[in-house]
Amino acid sequence: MTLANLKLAPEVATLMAKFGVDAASLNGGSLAVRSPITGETIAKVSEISNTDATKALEAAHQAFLEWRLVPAPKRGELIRLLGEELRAAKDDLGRLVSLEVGKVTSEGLGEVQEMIDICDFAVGLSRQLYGLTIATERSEHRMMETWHPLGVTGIISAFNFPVAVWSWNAALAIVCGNPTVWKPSEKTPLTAIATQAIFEKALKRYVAEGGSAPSNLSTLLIGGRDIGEILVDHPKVALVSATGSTAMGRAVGPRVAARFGRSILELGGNNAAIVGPTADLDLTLRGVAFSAMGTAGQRCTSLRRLFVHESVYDALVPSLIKAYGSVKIGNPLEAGTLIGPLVDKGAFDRMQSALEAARAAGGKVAGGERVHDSELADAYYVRPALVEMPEQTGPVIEETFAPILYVMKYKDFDDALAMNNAVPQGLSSSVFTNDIREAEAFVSDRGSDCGIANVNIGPSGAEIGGAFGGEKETGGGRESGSDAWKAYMRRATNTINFGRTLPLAQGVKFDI
Ligand code: UN1
Repeated sequence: MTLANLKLAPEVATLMAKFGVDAASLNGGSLAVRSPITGETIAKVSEISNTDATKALEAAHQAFLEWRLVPAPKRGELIRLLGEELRAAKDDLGRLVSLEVGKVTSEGLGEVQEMIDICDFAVGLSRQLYGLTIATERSEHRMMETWHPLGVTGIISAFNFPVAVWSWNAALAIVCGNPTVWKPSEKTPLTAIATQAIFEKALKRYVAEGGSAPSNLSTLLIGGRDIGEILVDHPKVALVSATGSTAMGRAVGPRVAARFGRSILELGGNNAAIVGPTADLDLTLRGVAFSAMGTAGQRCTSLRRLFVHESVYDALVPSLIKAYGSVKIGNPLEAGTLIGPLVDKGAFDRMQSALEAARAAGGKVAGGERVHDSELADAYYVRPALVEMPEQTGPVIEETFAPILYVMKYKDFDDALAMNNAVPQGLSSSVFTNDIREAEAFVSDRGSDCGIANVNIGPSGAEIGGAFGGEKETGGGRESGSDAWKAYMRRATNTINFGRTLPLAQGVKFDI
């Protein structure tokens, strides 16, 4: 079927019904949901009022007072069931991600797989919230560290990973003893509503198994910026985990800090890769193609800057340009499509202004033009753009959330490394090389300054086992694997005296 004849609203309604969402709740609301695939309106959902949002946050705090008392491995059982429900719903939810965001099928499914993976991780974690036993200088004393539930966790997520980001936060927050309140992107409420329905299903099973859980353990707030602000400012939201632009983080971070709340900020990336003289060029070509063009360049981790050693520039860049020219762009639901649409007109306009700025700065642009516009006036498909730049300047040092890859030539590895680090963002990075010195230098103290530094794979497509996040304007937060869970708990240091005397630390005397 051609894109022009595609009508997605009926399929969306069928899918939502499968999740148990009442068809009536998808019509007549104030928030119109648009599919980037065709530009058509696929639903109109209602938004929560400011008063109800505040009430929901207070109810979530009441839920916290109960949920923190449930032993962590039991909390893990709920997340185990959530993982099972997600497995059962994978095809439908993955499809809905594709319909609402425009991701190609395998990436829509991949996003749900990422949710399943973090559930598995969190289940294991629920028996491993370890604290240390610490040597004390005082006799007949013991010192230890204990980890306790923190409080309501607010989650603000972006359109591009509309459900995975919720799950990284929610799976951890819930095993750590915290209810969650989620404000998804205004562009993607349907996948959020479906995810909430899946969670409710898991919760029902958990309760049927005899598990105890408060209501309001997971709350969804559909709404705009004002709802986000209520979440950010509420004193009972102990942690705000916010994913989005650096501009959003600049607004959220200080407001949370002003009330001494905690935040995890997952903001912009301007990720680079260095291609050294010894790189395996076939592998590099594939790695670069996926991370620069995949998801139509709309990942935080998308590759945006490429530094190619002068000795391999002519062997790599023309083949890359060829791949850019031939990659299949179009209906993301169709097998073989690698590039779906940009999310909306705003994204398209920002891409075009970046390309204009690049041309003005001496860039040579291949691709970047709109395609399928004769069939669809309101959907924005573009050929990914590869821009050969004389130097790292102008739009290269900004994040444009679109498939633009700026390519630059270098002579000296240390210069390339310096350029990798010479942008305000610090999310992800990679080096393609078979030279152990370059590889090790890249991941060393003097290497990439990003939260993610890879060797012989692109900067995008991280697994959930590692801590995910970045430095500088990326915000410094870490989510997902490793010990990211610690941000969702409060640490207490406990000193216990089991003797009959009261020795003071540091030899202090205080005899009364
Ligand atoms: C994002 O782009 O917001 O590493 C998250 C990746 C994915 C997550 C990206 N696992 O590309």
